[in-house]
Amino acid sequence: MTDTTDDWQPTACILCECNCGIVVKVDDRRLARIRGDKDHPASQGYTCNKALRLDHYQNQRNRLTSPMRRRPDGSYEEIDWDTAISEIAAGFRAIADTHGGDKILYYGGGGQGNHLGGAYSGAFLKALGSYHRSNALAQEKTGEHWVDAHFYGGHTRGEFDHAEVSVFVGKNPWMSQSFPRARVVLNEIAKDPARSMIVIDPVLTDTAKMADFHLRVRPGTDAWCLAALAAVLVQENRCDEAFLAEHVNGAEDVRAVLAQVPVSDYAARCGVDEDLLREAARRIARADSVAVFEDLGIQQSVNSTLCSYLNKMLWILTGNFAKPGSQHLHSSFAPLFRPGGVGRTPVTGAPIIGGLMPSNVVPDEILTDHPDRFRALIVESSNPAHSVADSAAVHAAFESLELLVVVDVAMTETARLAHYVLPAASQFEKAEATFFNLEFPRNTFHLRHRLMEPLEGTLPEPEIWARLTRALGVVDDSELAPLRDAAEHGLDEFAAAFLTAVGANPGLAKVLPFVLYETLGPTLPDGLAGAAALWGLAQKTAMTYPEAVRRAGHADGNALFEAILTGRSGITFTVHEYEDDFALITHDDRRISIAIPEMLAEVEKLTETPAALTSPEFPIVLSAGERRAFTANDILRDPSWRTRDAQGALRVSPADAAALGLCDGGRASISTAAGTAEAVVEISDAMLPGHASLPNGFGVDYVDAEGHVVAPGVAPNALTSSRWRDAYAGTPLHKHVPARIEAMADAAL
Ligand SMILES: Nc1nc2c(c(=O)[nH]1)N[C@H]1C(S)=C(S)[C@@H](COP(=O)(O)OP(=O)(O)OC[C@H]3O[C@@H](n4cnc5c(=O)[nH]c(N)nc54)[C@H](O)[C@@H]3O)O[C@H]1N2
Ligand SMILES: Nc1nc2c(c(=O)[nH]1)N[C@H]1C(S)=C(S)[C@@H](COP(=O)(O)OP(=O)(O)OC[C@H]3O[C@@H](n4cnc5c(=O)[nH]c(N)nc54)[C@H](O)[C@@H]3O)O[C@H]1N2
Ligand code: SF4
Ligand SMILES: [Mo]
Repeated sequence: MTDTTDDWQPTACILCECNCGIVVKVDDRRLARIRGDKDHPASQGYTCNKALRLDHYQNQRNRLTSPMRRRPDGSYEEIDWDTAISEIAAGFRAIADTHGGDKILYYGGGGQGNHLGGAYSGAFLKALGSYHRSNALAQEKTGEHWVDAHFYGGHTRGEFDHAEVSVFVGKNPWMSQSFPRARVVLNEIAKDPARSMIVIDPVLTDTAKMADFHLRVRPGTDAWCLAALAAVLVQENRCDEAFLAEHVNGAEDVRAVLAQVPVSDYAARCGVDEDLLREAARRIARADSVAVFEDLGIQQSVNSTLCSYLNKMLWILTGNFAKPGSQHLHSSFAPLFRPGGVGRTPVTGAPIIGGLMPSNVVPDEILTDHPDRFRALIVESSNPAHSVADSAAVHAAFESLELLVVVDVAMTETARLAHYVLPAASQFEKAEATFFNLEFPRNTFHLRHRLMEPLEGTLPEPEIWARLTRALGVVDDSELAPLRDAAEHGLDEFAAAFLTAVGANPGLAKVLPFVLYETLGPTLPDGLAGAAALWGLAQKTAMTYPEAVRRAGHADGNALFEAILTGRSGITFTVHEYEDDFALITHDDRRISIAIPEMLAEVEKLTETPAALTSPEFPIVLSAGERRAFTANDILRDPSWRTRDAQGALRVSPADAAALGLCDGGRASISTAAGTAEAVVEISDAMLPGHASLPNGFGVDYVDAEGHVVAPGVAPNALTSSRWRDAYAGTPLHKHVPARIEAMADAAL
């Protein structure tokens, strides 16, 4: 490994959760050539258009190269690492001593490509007594997780590459991907007359264009559409009775409620032709296999948790579980959520689901005189000042903190509010991996090796967290010495010494990732010290799924860990049999439990629930944050990565454009209860009248080659309000923001 090499080196794309394997030629620290890695077990050579643009991440002008400390006047000064570490550790220690460690909040922990840092932060936080967390999952997946926890206690994924019928609910995989080789799989489905695709989306997306059934719901009316679809299954006796009897609890309660659903009325409410809706339900019922993907179109819209509940009825009532091409529980290498029931946040009493408080309540948990408010915050690999609803509220709250530390590769909107900014090595300069391992029957894990040394001045997060933990002085070096010795003698000896040491010393057990980094880490080759924590996870995985890990070719946890270290293109860590799905249900009886009283009450109430949140003042539904060909969350700040849609156009229907006097390429102002913005207009047949959309990932600032600060497009959360959120999960309604759109006097750009 050098900074320039003729070899194709394996790594992965970091722009979405798929983390497609790629091979890269590095030239003078540039990712000079990039192509798909055929040896990657999940992506098999596939990439989308975005992977080729990765050098805009690696070599961007906003990269941080030194720890920075804010001066009283708001400007920053560079400081050395030792000063930064000791001041930050002392600062958090002081807050923990004065107010309690629980007043320290942690936000982030990993983006689309990097979860190793988050694995180590836990040791530092635990040592301080801090346990409250939030991250982007709490603005999308916590409602689904709450439903999943009731149903079967795990996360499910559809096996789209083999499904006879694929259903996408508020999901546009042609653009947003999210499962392996998405476009290849979508093309295969579309060209096979024996297979069908059902898309529920108000927009005629690229995915919807390929669909056999496009249920073009009015924005925000999915609950009626999904209730009607499930009701057709019940009312036309199309459920899988044998499956329900053998594997499902609560089916009678659910059926009793769905039997009462007025299908034609609900079809009319959601704006979908009743015959089309009934045919779609019948197609699902007839199929040998059905797989379903729900995503932001419902998770970030009205009745979010209820929609998560209802769409799962489509595959559960029809018995599409534990067979090829259906929906599956899957193994996981490290859980993305903490186990446990719903807690409450200290200030606003919002639900804490899977260990995460809603992103939307974070400002209110800080900016208050409540005695239990958060006083300090660590943000790692996330940009909440831009990605969380109501940026103005987030700014005000973060500015009021006694201590804010941001760990990032770039100077971000959030970093600019911090007391200290710590520069991380990029994801191509360190060992990295994600825990987005969500497939069944074969599940994969990819430890990426670094392609080059860290940029001068930066450190990989595992090292940052180790230094911070060391500075707290919670573990004495002598406690680690026996483990260091054992590690020198191989993994078997290390395993034995580890069990003894941790069993005897609760202080070590509290900071396990730190212990692994400090003892096993130094023995790992090729800059892989940061992979040390994976040893513990490999042991746990091998214990949790012994058969499936063995089927994947790994005799035990140590063998699995070795395979991870050497498998440069990623490895398969579990191979399941379809029957295993039942064993993965965490309820004692291994049955799916579908009667959630609150949800059934919501279904009964739907006859009265209003569908629209719009008003005469804000008559248009704005979806703020659509995934497009050239969006990648906030990961790519350099706008020149985009070869199209450089301004992130506001898409509106021809009817709205005519009514509002908008012209294609002209400018419009957008107002919501939270703020205003200006955008370039694109008139598009894909949009329904009354619905407009803005892309995600725009409006991040960047210093261009001339030294000017540019920030093209609209920052979507300038327009969203933190109060618009789901009643159960507190997830935001980013896809359903009531807005007013007006043509601007100077229509030409
Ligand atoms: N290109 C690209 N891909 C990405 C990302 C990216 O930034 N860019 N980000 C990644 C991340 S973090 C995520 S979470 C995923 C998200 O992936 P998706 O959820 O697929 O992305 P979105 O485009 O935000 O929303 C999906 C769809 O919801 C539709 N929608 C809007 N309102 C409604 C409604 O009321 N009902 C229904 N049924 N649908 C509605 C939109 O028209 C859109 O087609 O994408 C990942 N992939
Ligand atoms: N209005 C609106 N808001 C949304 C959405 C929407 O659709 N509409 N979507 C939401 C969703 S689904 C998501 S997932 C979130 C995403 O929002 P965030 O949680 O903010 O995550 P990212 O945009 O992925 O930002 C990742 C940050 O990590 C930094 N980074 C990259 N590599 C590294 C590294 O190796 N180490 C460190 N320490 N940092 C690194 C990047 O510079 C960037 O600042 O946005 C949410 N916000
Ligand atoms: S953006 Fe996602 S789908 Fe596209 S190459 Fe990267 S990881 Fe793969
Ligand atoms: Mo996301």
